[in-house]
Amino acid sequence: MAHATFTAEGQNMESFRLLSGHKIPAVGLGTWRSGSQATHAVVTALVEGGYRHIDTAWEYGDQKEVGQGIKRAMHAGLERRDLFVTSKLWCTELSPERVRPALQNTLKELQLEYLDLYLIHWPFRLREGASRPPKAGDVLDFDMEGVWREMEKLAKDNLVRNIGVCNFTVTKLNKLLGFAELIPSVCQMEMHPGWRNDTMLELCKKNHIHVTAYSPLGSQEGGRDLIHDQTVDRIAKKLNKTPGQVLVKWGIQRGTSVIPKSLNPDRIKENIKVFDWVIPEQDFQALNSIPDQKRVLDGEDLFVNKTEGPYRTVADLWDHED
Ligand code: NDP
Ligand code: 1BO
Repeated sequence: MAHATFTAEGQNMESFRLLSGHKIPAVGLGTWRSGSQATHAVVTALVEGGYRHIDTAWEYGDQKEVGQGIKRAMHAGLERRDLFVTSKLWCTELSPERVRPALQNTLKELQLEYLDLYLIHWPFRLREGASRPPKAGDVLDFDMEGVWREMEKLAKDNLVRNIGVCNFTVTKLNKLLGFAELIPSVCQMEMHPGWRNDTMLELCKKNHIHVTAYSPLGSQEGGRDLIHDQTVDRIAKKLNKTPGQVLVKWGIQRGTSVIPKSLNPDRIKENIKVFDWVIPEQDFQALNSIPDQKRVLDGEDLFVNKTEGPYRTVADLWDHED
């Protein structure tokens, strides 16, 4: 269930309660491929847009810029305790002894004392310097239990408020739940009307794990152009909203938090104006019926080597569940 609060900008901001008791704001700013412009985007989002939730990752190479943006927003009067900052453990660090140093490096880059959420970015371990696509020997065994135990210690030591995973399957999440002492608070997955991934959403709901929908607009270059989808466009026109707002709202109405990325100040501010209206049931169902369900981020380039295992096809990565 979403809870409503008001930010200083008068923006009605909904949030979801996590298993840990903390609240995750329903809309966050994505920062993948934001590069040197991340600082400006973060300041715009936090200071002008009323955002309180920022999503980054070591792999994005922009944590320093994101950290500078957060710092500037705090100089402008925001309190750290009002912000929800997420980062992610990259695949080269997926061995128990590398987890804590990776988090410490992330905190240093972000100039923060703690994260609100630390996620395993992908459930595949990569050799440092791995090629894209990977060469033989680039994809290594992943000690899921050992890594999760270290993530749990970070939470116990209050270096992170919540821990979670991204890009998991039913098989992998059930495996994790079999040994976890601390259940993941959040599972971050690709989700938009072109890839609903109902199975994972249902499994997470059943286990009280909150889902954050990434690539909610269909992702960036090479992604799926949902902004110009005729169903999305028709509903946007009918509701007098933009296609971006309809896509963000669809995710929130499914009970997920949503992290649209934008570098454009107008679109950053537009994407969070989604709290004083609803998508009527009939239109919501029309968005739930968009055909050609397909992932954009299938992980092929990162983890599949067609001739040398362990993952020779995209289906292997997703445990043949799609
Ligand atoms: P999104 O689905 O958020 O789409 C971003 C694209 O849409 C950009 O090209 C942006 O361009 C454009 N855009 C933004 N707002 C609007 C709007 N209102 N109207 C029209 N176009 C718009 O893509 P991402 O793949 O970046 O996903 C969002 C975030 O999710 C990432 O940035 C990252 O933080 C996270 N993520 C996590 C992953 C994981 O493995 N855990 C994987 C992928 C993403 P412009 O900047 O010009 O506005
Ligand atoms: C390779 C990273 C994908 C975006 O999270």
